[in-house]
Amino acid sequence: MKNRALSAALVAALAMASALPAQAQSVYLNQDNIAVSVGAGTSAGTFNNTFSGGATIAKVIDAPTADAAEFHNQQTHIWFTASSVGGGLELLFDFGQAYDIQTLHFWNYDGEGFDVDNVSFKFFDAANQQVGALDIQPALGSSPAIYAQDIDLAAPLNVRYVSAFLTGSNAQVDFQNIGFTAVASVPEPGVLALVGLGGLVLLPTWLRRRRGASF
Ligand SMILES: [Ca+2]
Ligand SMILES: [Ca+2]
Repeated sequence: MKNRALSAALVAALAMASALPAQAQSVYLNQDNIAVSVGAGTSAGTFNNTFSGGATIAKVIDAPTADAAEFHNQQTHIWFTASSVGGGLELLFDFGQAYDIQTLHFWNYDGEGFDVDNVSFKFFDAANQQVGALDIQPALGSSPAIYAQDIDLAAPLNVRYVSAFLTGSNAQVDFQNIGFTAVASVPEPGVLALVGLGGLVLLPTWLRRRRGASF
């Protein structure tokens, strides 16, 4: 009985270990697994025809893949004009869980007069504490089919929320889509050690109970 109980305990410990995150895989984040909204930090201005035809801000994250083509029309592009130069559009992303971001995919407009010239990112962890900030200057989009520029995003780890403030040198921003490639964050080694330790601490108690039940 003792050996059987010990085997059962080992199986339980192995099952616990296998329940921990394995080698994380890169995932593409879009409307299927993240959410986006317009932030209160958006400057005074006008959205022009951005929301015509019932379109919502979700078209920022609706590209199905990182290498999908987008075409510049009212159903797909976002166009915001701030009241003064320096003003811009704030977007708030909620990833639903913590990720380690690897790549930003940015579908910019193809003309200098309207494209996005700067994006100021702020990164927040699951507790909504800011863990980093970064500015990027996306390139002009391709034409007529607009493909994403892939930018290595040196973002901090364990990011759940991202804010992006988009500006253009002439107060206008016009773009098609934003996507991220990321891997789900794994718990810190310290947390893993505690989980393992917890298992070892509980094991003798469990074995005692098993023995008590057998006799
Ligand atoms: Ca520009
Ligand atoms: Ca889109």
